[in-house]
Amino acid sequence: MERTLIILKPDTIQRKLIGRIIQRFEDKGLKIVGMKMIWINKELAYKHYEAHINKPFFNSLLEFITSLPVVVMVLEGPSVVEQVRKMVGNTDCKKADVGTIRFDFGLSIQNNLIHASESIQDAEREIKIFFKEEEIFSYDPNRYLPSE
Ligand code: FUP
Repeated sequence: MERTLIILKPDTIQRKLIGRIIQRFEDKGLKIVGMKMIWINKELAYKHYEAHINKPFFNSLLEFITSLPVVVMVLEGPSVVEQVRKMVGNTDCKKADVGTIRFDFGLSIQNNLIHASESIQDAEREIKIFFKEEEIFSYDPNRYLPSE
């Protein structure tokens, strides 16, 4: 089953949008198989954004992503990488399609609320950066629950 890495970035935490964004993934039917709050340090930020280290916006991005805690999640589902990228929208919130997370909640390029892996290969690399294998759960959400 395919997996993707989500980061609810510092602006999501600041604007108290964690619940509303997670709700969209649950409503879509995607399965949350890992989730935690962490504070990204410089070392983690360099690893995650290694493709951007030489870009002009990198210093600002580094300051932003390390400024407050974030929520990292692993979502699982068929074609989840592509499906979630569609739900997230264009990097620049002003160019994102109506109905995407970035359009509906954001106005900026840097402060675009959420990261979602771009490809299956990126997802595999990024999940390893943020999660140990034992922090990702295999479970059946429909299992019988014992009652009182
Ligand atoms: P995305 O895949 O849409 O998250 O975007 P990128 O991987 O291209 O960029 C990663 C992050 O760098 C973006 F989420 C925000 C930041 N960025 C800027 O601040 N300015 C830019 O011009 C491009 C990206």
